[in-house]
Amino acid sequence: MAARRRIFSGVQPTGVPHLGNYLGAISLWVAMQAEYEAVFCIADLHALTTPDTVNPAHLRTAVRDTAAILLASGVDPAHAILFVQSRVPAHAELAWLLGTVTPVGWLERMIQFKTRSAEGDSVGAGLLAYPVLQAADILLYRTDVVPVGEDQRQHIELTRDIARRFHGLFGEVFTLPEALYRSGGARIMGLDDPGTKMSKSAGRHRARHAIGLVDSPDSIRDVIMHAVTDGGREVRADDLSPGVANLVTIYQLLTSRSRGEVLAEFEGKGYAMLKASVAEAVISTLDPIQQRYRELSAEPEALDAILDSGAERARPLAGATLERVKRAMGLDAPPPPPGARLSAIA
Ligand code: AQP
Repeated sequence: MAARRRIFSGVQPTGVPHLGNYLGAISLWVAMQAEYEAVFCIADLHALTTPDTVNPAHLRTAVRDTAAILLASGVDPAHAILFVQSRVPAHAELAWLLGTVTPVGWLERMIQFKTRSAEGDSVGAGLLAYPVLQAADILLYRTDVVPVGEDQRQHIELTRDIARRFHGLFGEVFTLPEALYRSGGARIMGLDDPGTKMSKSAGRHRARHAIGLVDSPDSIRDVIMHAVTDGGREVRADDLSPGVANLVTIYQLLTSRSRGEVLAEFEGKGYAMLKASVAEAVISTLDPIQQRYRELSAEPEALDAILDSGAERARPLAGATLERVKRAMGLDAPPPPPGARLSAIA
């Protein structure tokens, strides 16, 4: 029987995951985990590049909360390896090795670096090197497919470029990964500004930007009923503004219907009706996830045990690739010279 292809993906513990994370990535992971060999990572080393989360107590809590949300959303440790990035040291080690073959110009061109460095007054080297660590995450597991939101397109391309460059210098070691996006909904936009993607970091500073997966029904209704649309009043299928299109996308994904069906349902109806339907679809999707999240959160030891076992399973996979990389680069111990006797060395 042919070996199953492997998927790898991650989420940063930078706050409570939001509807964009769920629709763009997490729900895709859950749908794929039975068919593929699945490896999912809580990327705490990446989170350290987000200044607001450089608080040890917050980070520890966020790691557990993120684990609980992923499990509550359907990530199943019986199918998937779920682990915390810093618990598998090969990630940091491979990132260093790949950094030595990655031109700085490639990193300076990354949109995420340009945006985030323009926002902060002090930029850590980690923010620049972030995509190299992400490349290490993916390449360590000889990943075939990376299910991600569309915001990660440039990062996956860079991962492939770094792998190709490494191969040119040292020979073939890695599998070249393909990105996989959720069709029609790989980028959910902010509800306060449909021009920017929904993100955890923006959600910390902007009211009514995102819907957190554990937000209360009242809060969800409030955010969606205030979602920015446009000057019109009714849905016109042939002229959707970005804000209305975003609501249609959310509804379509949550109800597993085609865009055409959703547009036919709301054509000529007021925005308030569309918003009310979206709010109820979000609430009913999140209700079982929230119940399970509360149960899981009440048992931190059980969560820790799942993460411990995930790291145990991830380490040998990552270690095998790291060994191949080190051998290719000449970092393995040299073989003893022919005829050398141990007693002569001692
Ligand atoms: N708006 C989105 N729509 C669809 N998919 C999304 N993802 C993120 N935002 C959207 C996907 O979710 C996975 C985890 O990404 P992340 O942890 O980097 O999420 P974030 O919300 O982008 O996190 P931050 O902390 O706010 O980071 P920055 O500030 O860097 O954006 C990924 O697969 C991602 O594509």
